Amino acid sequence: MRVFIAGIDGYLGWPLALYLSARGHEVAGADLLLRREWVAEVGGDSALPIASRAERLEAFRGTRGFALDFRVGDLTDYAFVKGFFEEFQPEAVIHLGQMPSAPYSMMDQAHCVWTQRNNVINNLNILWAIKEVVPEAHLIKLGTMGEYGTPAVDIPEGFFEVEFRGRQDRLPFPRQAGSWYHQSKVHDSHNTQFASKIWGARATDIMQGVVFGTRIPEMGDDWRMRTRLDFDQCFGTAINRFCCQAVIGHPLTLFGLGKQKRGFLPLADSMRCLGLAVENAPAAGEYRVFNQFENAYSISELACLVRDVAAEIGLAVEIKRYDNPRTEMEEHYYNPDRQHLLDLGYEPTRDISLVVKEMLLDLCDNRGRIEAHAELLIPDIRWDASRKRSEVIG
Ligand code: USQ
Repeated sequence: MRVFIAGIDGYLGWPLALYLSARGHEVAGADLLLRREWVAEVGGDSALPIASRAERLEAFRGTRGFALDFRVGDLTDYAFVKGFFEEFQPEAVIHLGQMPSAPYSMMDQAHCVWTQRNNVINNLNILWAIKEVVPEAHLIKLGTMGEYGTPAVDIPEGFFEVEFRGRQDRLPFPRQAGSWYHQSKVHDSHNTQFASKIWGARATDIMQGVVFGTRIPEMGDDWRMRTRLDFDQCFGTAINRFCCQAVIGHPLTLFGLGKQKRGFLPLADSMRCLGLAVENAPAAGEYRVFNQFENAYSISELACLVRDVAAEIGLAVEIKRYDNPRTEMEEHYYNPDRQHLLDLGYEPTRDISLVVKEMLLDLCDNRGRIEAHAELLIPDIRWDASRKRSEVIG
């Protein structure tokens, strides 16, 4: 199948290009290389060395024997998106090309507005380019489990049956996002569902949990085929940060009580799930929602997992609680469904401690890169838009 990846240079986009092309799909993609700029803007760097676009393309051609069509371009520029679709004629479009960080979007007015403008406009451009150029194509839109927030009831996959004043309907499940970034994804979900309703677009909206991991098998041994791994307060996600902290002997930074629960999944599971979505398209006009995660865990459970796995390889790790820079519930009910992907054949990774071990070993070889930016491990971006470094509270 011809698959277009928007955001092909990112943490997920690059491995997805490798994964799908190894499965025989013809892949093309676009990226403005902004993730590299955002991480530099907040003073960070990838914990793992990351190849330039040119090095990646050279490595791809060398190991696969054919070229990858990966262009630098702005998804908020409609002429660019439409022109690329006219040439490539995608049958599936996977949209990962957005600003993905909650803290970055909470920094100030400029970062909030930029995030929403970029994310909402580029999703609209992709919807319009599908409508005008390839109306049969299937859009797989990366949303986030964070769109739902943490309600005190079970979380279904997008829709639920409601009875209200004696009448019943199947309605979208409420979205109660926790950051300006997550709000941008809520807007995208509404716009994507609307496009399905009025134009008959086929769409899968992926409510993905927090991804962790350094590798997928399709990367092979060439370092240029590897993906990035961020650990700064904006672009480093919880387990990835904990593993980076563990290898340099920095305490693991639990925010608040540490009892917040989220859905998590290894990088390899994310690839498998996105592959299943691509290979099982919905009908024309169908807008479906997949909750995509391996399992739900509390943050402190995961910190303990990282500590215990680190101990197996001789690393002594402490866990500390820091005052929470975010406004979020720190203890709550959390029970989201994830049946749709299981029905399509998703087999979640059985033992995530093996993934954590692999990460720790990869990171041990790159300690110096983390130590050089260790000050970025303590957050100072607060949800109330003030700036103050978090302090240890327990
Ligand atoms: N947390 C800590 N310590 C840390 C980092 C995070 O306790 O050092 C806590 C946070 O307070 C939060 C939880 O861990 O309760 C998750 O935080 P995160 O930074 O790992 O993830 P989040 O900000 O939710 O965003 C990430 C990705 C985003 C994606 C989202 C999926 O950056 O692109 O949409 O995960 S989800 O969380 O399901 O919304």
